[in-house]
Amino acid sequence: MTTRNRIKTLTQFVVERQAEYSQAKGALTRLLNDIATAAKIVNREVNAAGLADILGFEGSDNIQGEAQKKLDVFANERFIEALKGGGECCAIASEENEKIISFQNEFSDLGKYVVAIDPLDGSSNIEANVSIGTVFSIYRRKSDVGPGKLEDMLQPGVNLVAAGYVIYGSSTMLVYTTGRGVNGFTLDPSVGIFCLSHPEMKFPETSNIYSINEGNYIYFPEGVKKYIKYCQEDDAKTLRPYTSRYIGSMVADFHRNLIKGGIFIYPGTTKQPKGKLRLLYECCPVAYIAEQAGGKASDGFNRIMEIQPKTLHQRAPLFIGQKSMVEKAEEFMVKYSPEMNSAKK
Ligand code: AHM
Ligand code: MG
Repeated sequence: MTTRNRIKTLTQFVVERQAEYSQAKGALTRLLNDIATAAKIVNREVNAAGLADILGFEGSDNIQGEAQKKLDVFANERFIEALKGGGECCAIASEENEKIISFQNEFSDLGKYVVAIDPLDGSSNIEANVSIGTVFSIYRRKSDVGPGKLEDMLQPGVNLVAAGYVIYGSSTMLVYTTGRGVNGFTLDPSVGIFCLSHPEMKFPETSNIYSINEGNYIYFPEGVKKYIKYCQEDDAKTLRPYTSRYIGSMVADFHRNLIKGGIFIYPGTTKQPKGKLRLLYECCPVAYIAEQAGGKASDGFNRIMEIQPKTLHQRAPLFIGQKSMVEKAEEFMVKYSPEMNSAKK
């Protein structure tokens, strides 16, 4: 008879982890649960996206007579609803909203966390049936009472309490860390439960994937151009030439590299010196996960986790993935593009 591992659900796992802290009152457990619940609803909608045309979505009314929303707007509303209703957070920053959404929860005066989120990242990929994701950062508030404030949100990654992402792919997974390793949970769609499938995730030592939008090559800094050429050289010892893979959904590109081993780069360019990705809810959460998985995340020079955000939607260049690959890319940046180092300006 074969022995099968007992299924561990996300809820069980989080509760067990939190119980190890004697001071923990279960607030973070509930908050992560709220996020998982919203993710399941978004997942249902993402899976039905291909039916939009035949069921008459987009601009028309649905069966209930409500106007159909674009998926990213829908996702944003679901996460805000879940977080507001859950009672454990007092402010939300979202890619979809210019300002923070802050509130005093009617059920509790606690709400000791704030959440920064990109509800549906890579949304340009939806219509092509390509993987998309949700990325989130959780911080402890700095102010004492009342609705959360901007200063509660503008914290560097080193202050993160938890971070994670959901990938809506060939299967749907939730991957998160609270600073004690990275664990991945796959959604069993038949019962709607996230089950632990990828315990203690780590970048593989041997890695050979590089992910970057090479269409922007002429706008890249010299350091990135030279690094790309390095990736393409023939050197069996270092597994080069590397394989190029770029989905255009950061969550999916990062997740693949975490599983298979690789580096993802979205650099600053001559057109966008700070790159495209947002520090608070795109770069920081994946940086925390990367570090917890034995990898590294930088802006080419400085640790992403130590950058102090000054504004809500601030952008940062991102070099992230297997540690030695990121360090090699940084070497090229330091040597050929020192002018891009924002810390020296
Ligand atoms: P979005 O938040 O508007 O979806 O943009 C972020 C996405 C990332 O998921 C992805 O890595 C990047 O944009 C792709 O950008 P590009 O098309 O410039 O390569
Ligand atoms: Mg995004």
